[in-house]
Amino acid sequence: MTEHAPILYMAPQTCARVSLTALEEIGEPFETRLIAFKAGEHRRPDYLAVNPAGKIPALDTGRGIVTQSGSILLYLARTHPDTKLLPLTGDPLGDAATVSTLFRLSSDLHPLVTRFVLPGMMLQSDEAAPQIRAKAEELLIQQLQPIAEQLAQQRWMLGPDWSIVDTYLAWIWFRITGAGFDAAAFPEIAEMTGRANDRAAAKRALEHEARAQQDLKQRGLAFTPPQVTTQKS
Ligand SMILES: N[C@@H](CCC(=O)N[C@@H](CS)C(=O)NCC(=O)O)C(=O)O
Repeated sequence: MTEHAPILYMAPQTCARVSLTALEEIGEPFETRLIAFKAGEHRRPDYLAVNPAGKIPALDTGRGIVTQSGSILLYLARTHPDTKLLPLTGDPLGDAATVSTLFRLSSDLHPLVTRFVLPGMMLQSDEAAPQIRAKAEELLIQQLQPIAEQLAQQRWMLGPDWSIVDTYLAWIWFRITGAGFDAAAFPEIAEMTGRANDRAAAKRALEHEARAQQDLKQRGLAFTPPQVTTQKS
């Protein structure tokens, strides 16, 4: 296979932001391909050939395709150790703990984001959407509590230094607070994710997204999640 600069398949405001930020942190040339969900581009044969799951992000590394945010971030961290995306040392137990935090975000928290922000995606009809959202909110609080407690003791999720898991949490925080999650409930997370978003690479990733969003808008393909309120019993 011909080697080329990495190509990230992405869409603005999605979890692809974390991989996009990782590429910006690395600072080497890369390209992006914008996938318009509203046009169903993620279900088209040419994209399913990249990622049969029909989800973004996917990273065409030039030597093969990597899917799943956790795998993309691990791949980028291992191929660019100097960037310190993750504090991997080669110690199996220490590295397992680092990867565990990454999976906690991608496997435990991320699915709750979808249920909180887009509960209608889980259903044939919108009737149960408020209950799904309320349950997701309860589980989000349960998951975020120990992270907030840890952040009261240390500057970043993995200790004194920033890592890409902080940016992952910043995306989760952006999505849920943007959909009505009470930001005041976890000031430590609000403060840390604010610092993660202030990094130069994070700002470049947001600028990149803004250009992609503008492109979608001009084509009438910008995605706006439906508004659902949480049912309080
Ligand atoms: N476990 C996957 C989840 C990816 C995912 O759900 N991506 C969303 C965007 S945030 C997507 O492509 N959704 C389109 C769909 O599910 O149809 C990962 O971590 O990469």
